[in-house]
Amino acid sequence: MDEEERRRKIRDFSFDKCKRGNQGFQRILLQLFGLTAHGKSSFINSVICAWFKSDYKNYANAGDSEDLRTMGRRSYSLTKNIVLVDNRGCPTMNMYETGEIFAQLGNLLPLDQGVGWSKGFGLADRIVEAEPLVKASDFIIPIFVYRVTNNPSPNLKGELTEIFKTAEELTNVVPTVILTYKDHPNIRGVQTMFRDIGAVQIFAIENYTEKNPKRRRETEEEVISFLHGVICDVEFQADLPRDADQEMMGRKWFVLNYIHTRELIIQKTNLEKQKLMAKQKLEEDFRRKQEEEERQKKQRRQSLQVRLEEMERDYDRLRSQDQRQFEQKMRELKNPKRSKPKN
Ligand SMILES: Nc1nc2c(ncn2[C@@H]2O[C@H](COP(=O)(O)OP(=O)(O)OP(=O)(O)O)[C@@H](O)[C@H]2O)c(=O)[nH]1
Ligand SMILES: [Mg+2]
Repeated sequence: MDEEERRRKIRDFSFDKCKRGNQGFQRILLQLFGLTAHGKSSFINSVICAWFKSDYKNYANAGDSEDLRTMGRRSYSLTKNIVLVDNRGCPTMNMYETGEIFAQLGNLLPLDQGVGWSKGFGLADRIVEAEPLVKASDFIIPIFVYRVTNNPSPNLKGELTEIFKTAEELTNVVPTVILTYKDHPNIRGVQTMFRDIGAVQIFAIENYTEKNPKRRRETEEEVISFLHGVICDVEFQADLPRDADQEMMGRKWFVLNYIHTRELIIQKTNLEKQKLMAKQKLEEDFRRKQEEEERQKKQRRQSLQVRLEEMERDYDRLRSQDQRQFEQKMRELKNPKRSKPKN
C-alpha cells in the first residue's frame, strides 16, 4: 500500500463502517503516556506537521523549561474520528503516579483540564467528579512514548513490564511504543527491551523540534506508518463484539480497585515501617540501658580497685612501722645500757 492509500485509509476511518457497526464508539483516542520530558508533546507536533504536511509549529508546547511541562490532558484533533491526547508525564513510576497514569489512560479524567497528583483517595474522588465529562464513546489506544537517550536498566524493565501489563488489562490493547531520539546509539538495546516486555508495534522517530524543525521524509513516513498501524489495530479490535458503555464501567471499576489496593499496600507498608521503627527504638533503648549498666559496673570496679590499693598501702605502712618498733625493742633488750636514757 503506497502512502496516499494509507493516508486515505486513515482519513476515511469511521466506526460506522466497521463490520459490526460502531458498537457505541465514535472516535479513536490516541492516548500518549510516559515519563516527563520523553517527547510526548514533540511527538504530537511531529504527527500534526506530518499529517497536514505543514511546516513545524510548536502546537503542543513541547520544550525543556518548567512552564512547558504538560500539566493536564490536552486533545488535538487529527481527523473527524482521530484525536491525539497529550497526557501529563510522570517524573517516576511510583504507586501514586501509576494510579494517575491509569486514570488518564482509562479516559476517566476530563480532557483539556489540568491533572493533579493526589494522595490517598483523592484520585477516586476526582474520577467520580469527572463522570459527566468523560465519554464512553472514545476508543482508547495507549501509546507509550520513550526517549532512547534514557538507558534501559533491569529495574526500569521490571516497572515497564508491570505498567504494560496493567495498561493492557485496562484498555484491552497492548500499548504501541514510540521511541523518540531514534538516532541515539541506545536504540537497539531499547527496542530489545520493549520487545521483551511484549510490545508488538514499535516505531522509532526523530521528532521535529525547535532546534530541528526542517521537514524530513523519514519522519513523515514513520508517522504515517504509525497512524496506519493504529487504524489496522482498531479495525481488528472493532470487528470483535464490544460494548462501549460496559468497557467504560470496566475501566472505572479497574482503576478504583487499583487505587483501593494501592491504598491498602501503602497503609500496610507504613504500618510495617512504624513497627520496624518501634522495634528499632526498643532495641536502641535496651542497648543504651546495657551500656549504662556496663559503665556503672566499670566505675564500681575502678573505685574498688582504688580502695584496695589504698588499703594495701596502709597495710604496708603499718607493717613497716611495726617492724621498726620491734627492731627498736630488740636493740634495747640486747643493749639496755646504751639504749637507756641518761639522767
Ligand atoms: N533531538 C531530539 N529532541 C527531542 C526529541 N523529542 C523531544 N525532544 C526534545 O526533548 C525535550 C522534551 O520534549 P517534550 O516533547 O516537551 O517532552 P514531554 O514528554 O511532552 O514532557 P512533559 O510534558 O514534561 O511530560 C524538548 O526539548 C524537545 O525538543 C527527539 O526525537 N529528538
Ligand atoms: Mg509535554
